[in-house]
Amino acid sequence: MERALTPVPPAAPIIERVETFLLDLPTIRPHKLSMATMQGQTLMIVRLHCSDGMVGIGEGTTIAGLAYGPESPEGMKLAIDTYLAPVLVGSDATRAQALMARLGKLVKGNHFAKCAVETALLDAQGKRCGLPVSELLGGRVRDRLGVAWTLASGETAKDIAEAEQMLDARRHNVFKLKIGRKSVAEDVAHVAAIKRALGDRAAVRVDINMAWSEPDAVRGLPALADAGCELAEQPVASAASLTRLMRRFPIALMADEVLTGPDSAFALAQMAGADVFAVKIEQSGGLIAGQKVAAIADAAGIGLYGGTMLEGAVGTIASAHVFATFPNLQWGTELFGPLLITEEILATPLAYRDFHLEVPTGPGLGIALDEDRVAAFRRDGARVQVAVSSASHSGV
Ligand code: MUC
Ligand code: MG
Repeated sequence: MERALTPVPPAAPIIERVETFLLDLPTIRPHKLSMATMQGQTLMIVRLHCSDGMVGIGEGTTIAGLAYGPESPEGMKLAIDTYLAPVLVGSDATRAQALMARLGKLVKGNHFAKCAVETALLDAQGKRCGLPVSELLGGRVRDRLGVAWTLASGETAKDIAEAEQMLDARRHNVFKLKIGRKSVAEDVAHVAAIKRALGDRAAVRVDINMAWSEPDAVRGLPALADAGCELAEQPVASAASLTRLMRRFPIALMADEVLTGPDSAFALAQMAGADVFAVKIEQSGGLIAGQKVAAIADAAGIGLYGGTMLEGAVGTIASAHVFATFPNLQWGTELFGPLLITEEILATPLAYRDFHLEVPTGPGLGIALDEDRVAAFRRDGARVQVAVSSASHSGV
C-alpha cells in the first residue's frame, strides 16, 4: 500500500536585504523649540527586502539632530547597518514580535532605530496578509484622527496669522505653542495674545520641552490657565517634579520626554505624575510598545494624546495606525509632521481634511514612496548627482 506523503510546510519568507538611507528635506519655516531651532528635517528610511518579494518600509526621525533625544538619524542608520541588520538578514520575516524580542536582547536602547525596523516588519507582513497595519495590531477603532498644529515661528503675530490660515483651510483648530525660550512672563503674554486672537474658535496648548524650573512652573502654570490655555506639555524635566505639580492648577499636565516606553509609563502612572500621556512610537521603542504605553494610561485613568517626533510620511502613518487602535484618544493627535516638510515623498499624498488625517486603508502602512522624489533628496544620492553633473558640465 502506498503511504500518504507528509505535506511539507512552505518555508517562511526570510529577510534577504536591509537597506537604509537618509533623506534631507526642507521645512516650510524654521521650527523653534525651547532647546533648538529646526532648519530642515532628516528622515532615516529603512527598507526590508524579503524573499517573497515583499518590501517593508520604516522611518526613524528625530528633532534637531541630538538636541531632543538620544538618537540621531545618522546614529540610527549606523545601529541598523552594523548591529540590527546582521540579525535581521536570514530571519523569518513574518514574526515581528519574536524578531523584535531577539533584537531587544542583543541591542540595548536604540528605541528610534528599533521602531523603524518594527514598522518595516509590520508593513511587509501587512502587505503579505492583505491587511492594514492597524488591523495586524488588533483592529482600528477609528478611521481618522484629529490633528493639532504647532505654532513655533517664534513671533506672536506670525503665529496668529498661521493659525488663521489653518482655521480658514479647516486643517487645524487645536494649536500647540512652543514656549520656554523666553522669560515666563514673555511666554505667558505670547500665549495669552494668541488665545485672545483665536477665542473659542480654537484650543490652545503649550509645550515647554522641559525648559522650566519647578518655581518657573509654579508661576507660569496658573498664568497659562488664566490665559485660556488648556494643557501644558512637559513643563519641567523630571517625573518627580511633574508629579509635584499635579492638580495644583486648573490646567492639564502632559508627559512627553519622560515617557520612554512601558517601564517609564508604569512608573509615572504609579506616581500619578501626569493627566495625559503623549504617546510617541519612536520614544516608546516601537508600535507595539506604544500600544502598551496606552494600555498603562487607560488602566491608570490617564488621558491619551498621539504625539509626533515630527516624522515624515512613513513614521506619521505608522503612528496613525497605532493611534487608530487606541480605545481612548481623549486629546487627539499632532500627526502633522509631513505638513511641516515642503516636499512630497509619497506617490499619493496623505489626506488631511476637516481637521483630521485619514488613516490609509490599503495593506501594510497603505502608502508608497515616490522613488524619483526619494532619489532627489537622498543624502548619498545627492553626492552621486553632484559627481554626475560636474562630470557632464566639465569645462563649463
Ligand atoms: C515635542 O516635543 O512634542 C511635537 C510637535 C512639535 O512641534 O514638536 C514635537 C516635539
Ligand atoms: Mg513635547
